[in-house]
Amino acid sequence: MTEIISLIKNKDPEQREFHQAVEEVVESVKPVLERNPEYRRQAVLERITEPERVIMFRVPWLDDDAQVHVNRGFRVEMNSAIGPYKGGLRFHPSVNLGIIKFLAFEQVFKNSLTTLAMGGGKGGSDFNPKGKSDGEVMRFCQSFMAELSRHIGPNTDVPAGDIGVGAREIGFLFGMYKKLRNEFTGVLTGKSLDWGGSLIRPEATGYGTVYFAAEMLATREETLEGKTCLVSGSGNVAQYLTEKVIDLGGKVVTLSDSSGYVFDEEGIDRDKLTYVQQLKNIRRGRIAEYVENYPNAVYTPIDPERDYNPLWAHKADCAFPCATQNEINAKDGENLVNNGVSLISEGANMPSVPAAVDLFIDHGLLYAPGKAANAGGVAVSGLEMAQNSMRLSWPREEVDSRLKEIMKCIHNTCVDASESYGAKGNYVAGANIAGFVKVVNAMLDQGLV
Ligand code: NDP
Ligand code: 2IT
Repeated sequence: MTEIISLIKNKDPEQREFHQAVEEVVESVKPVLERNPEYRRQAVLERITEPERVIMFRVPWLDDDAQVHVNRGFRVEMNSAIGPYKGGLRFHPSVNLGIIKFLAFEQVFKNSLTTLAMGGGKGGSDFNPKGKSDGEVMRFCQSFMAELSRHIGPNTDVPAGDIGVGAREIGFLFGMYKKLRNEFTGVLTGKSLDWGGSLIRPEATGYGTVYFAAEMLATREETLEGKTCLVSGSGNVAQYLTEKVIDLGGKVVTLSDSSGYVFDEEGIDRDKLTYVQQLKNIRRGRIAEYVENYPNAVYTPIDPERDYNPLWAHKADCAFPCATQNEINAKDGENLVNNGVSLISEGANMPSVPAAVDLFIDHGLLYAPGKAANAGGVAVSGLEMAQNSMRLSWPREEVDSRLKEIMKCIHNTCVDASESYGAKGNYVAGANIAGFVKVVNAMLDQGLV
């Protein structure tokens, strides 16, 4: 099985994040392949690690001074064995093919766990929306969609948001798709409520990550009530995750962005969260401003000289990384373990480096990998697609209760899969095995495609 790792490394030596994501899955599914020699004969690992299709394209756009800029656009259509490609778009200067491939690969297993019929894909661009005017963002989105529209469709590939892509960008992208194709269809999820969006979609990733945490705590007859929580990020996922933690009686003491983090020992309550939402979603400001309004809180800027993130070194019960991949390094992992954190539920995709993951598992923490814990976002995207097909919309309570049910089901699926392969309590093994088996069986049913 080490051959597959050498193979993908030799093919694409620079795609580090993709190698990391594949290595984790391959390690987890070793016992599955040993039990099912047919999987080896059918070269399932070789097939599942090769995208069905990769689209890379030029995105030219004009800034407000009529200067021409050129960015690179991506869509990786990874696997369609169980449904149309589904997954978000990320606009961030760090985006490259390796990052989009890792995200698309993770998405395949995540979507498989949701119980809904969705294959896996991911896309995006190295465009940096920070500091751009609405007009610049709109022109970029229009140019991006001018090409992407040729490759997507409500039964083919259905993108959504991710880092740097929220309601504003989805609106601009949808408008251009509709203009080019002359059809009003559920080709994107995360749409606004008035034109085909689903209630609870904005909240779903954050809420779902907390519902998953509550399920894990329930196995130890605990709840979130009174628990101190560390949260990173301050975007879509972090905001609604904070709201749900508050709802369930927990206390969130940190939020961050790529410049630094705030520590508010008194806890971020509803009013403070509303302030953060205004700051981040409307004024598009920096989290540093939080302490101007709440002077008892402390802001610590990122120090590139430091080899750990002090956010993860506070005493707490639970940690919810909601920013980006590999934001928890080995030292951060040690700090979390040493400071009493007993639960980690990942809102972000692959936020913990492998050494940190090993540490969490070895110390018996309740540790939920992103592909299980944050699957609520794409699950409600699946519910948005269902509502769009029926041309109706479900009430808030209905979507929320379906989300809760799906998160419970993912939790139990992970527990069962880990137990049946002798890895009880290991949610990484459980998520990878359960996600993998369903997709691979579908691929085999459909012949050599
Ligand atoms: P947003 O763009 O709304 O927010 C991203 C947040 O993370 C911002 O606070 C941002 O800070 C911070 N961040 C981004 N990149 C970095 C970086 N390189 N270093 C430090 N901080 C960083 O994105 P989302 O909240 O939607 O996404 C957050 C995470 O959740 C991502 O990993 C995403 O893949 C994952 N996710 C999102 C889902 C969704 O439905 N939106 C679903 C499932 C997972 P700054 O503003 O300074 O860039
Ligand atoms: O990582 C993810 O699951 C997302 N960014 C959401 C994908 C989606 O299609 O809703």
